[in-house]
Amino acid sequence: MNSEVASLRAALRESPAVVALTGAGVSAESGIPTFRGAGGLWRTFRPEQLATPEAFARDPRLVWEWYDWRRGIIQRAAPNPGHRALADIERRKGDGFTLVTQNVDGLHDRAGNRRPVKLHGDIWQTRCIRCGTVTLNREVPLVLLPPRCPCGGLLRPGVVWFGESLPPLEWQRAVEASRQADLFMLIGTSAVVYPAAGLAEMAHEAGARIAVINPERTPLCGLAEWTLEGAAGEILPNLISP
Ligand code: BV8
Ligand code: ZN
Repeated sequence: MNSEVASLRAALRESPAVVALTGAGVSAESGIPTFRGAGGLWRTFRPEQLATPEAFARDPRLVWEWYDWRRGIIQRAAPNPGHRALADIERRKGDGFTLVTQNVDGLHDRAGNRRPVKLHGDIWQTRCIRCGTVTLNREVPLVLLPPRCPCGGLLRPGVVWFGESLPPLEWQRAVEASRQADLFMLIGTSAVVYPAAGLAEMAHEAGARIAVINPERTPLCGLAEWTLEGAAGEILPNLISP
């Protein structure tokens, strides 16, 4: 693996335009369970059950119990060496680096990344389903489940559920960066959720070199020039040239 790490480290240093797409795996070493891997969140719940507008309409309290539980875990979590390495890469490459994340935990912000592209929203935001007001809410645990807006409307988590479209401006930023990328790294994602995973295919079609960092194989490994099998928190710090 060392020569592969050295080769990817050189490509990362030399590529003018780099995109990293992260998933739940980069937060695993911070103690936040992933969705689909071993011990994943979905073990006890299925996506269709909870991360959908229908589930929320049917049982807003159950959906909020799940998000309240996750918010508690996230609040106690800290960025790990993988998050910090991605912030370091951004400091070194500036506009030549775009961090795109599927994660809603905010750990990239806390590690120092300045403008992560958040494709699936932010678990610390709420949105009123009646008046649309978006509020930052860091209450852990939530006193009232489900929480209510001053207008009396139900608040929902400020995240993107299955069947919902992604925030247009964030999606546009991600597409533009992916189409111009010389190097596209898939880090800690099972690459099964679209349209996020499609960014790697878009980048590849536009000529980008692909790297995958994941202890497990993913459906997009076939596109990869580098497949580093291991934990992001261990591999990413080695990609930074001294
Ligand atoms: C859309 C909410 C259309 C926030 C999430 C049937 C019905 C409805 C929709 C669909 C359907 N079939 C397909 C679809 C499309 C659907 C989809 O892709 N479904 C999949 C499951 C087949 N997509 C959508 O619905 C999207 N919207 O298509 O809209 C549309 C278009 C136009 C107009 C209107 C509508 C919306 C997708 C967003 C869904 N929301 N979450 C939240 O609660 O968090 S998705 C959920 O999965 C999370 O956001 C998560 O980020 C995302 C992806 O998962 P990963 O991040 O990859 O995490 P996972 O656990 O899967 O994998 C972790 C990986 O890490 C593993 O590979 C593991 O090996 C690795 N790992 C573990 N430890 C480490 C590690 N790696 C590195 N280091 C370690 N230490
Ligand atoms: Zn309201």
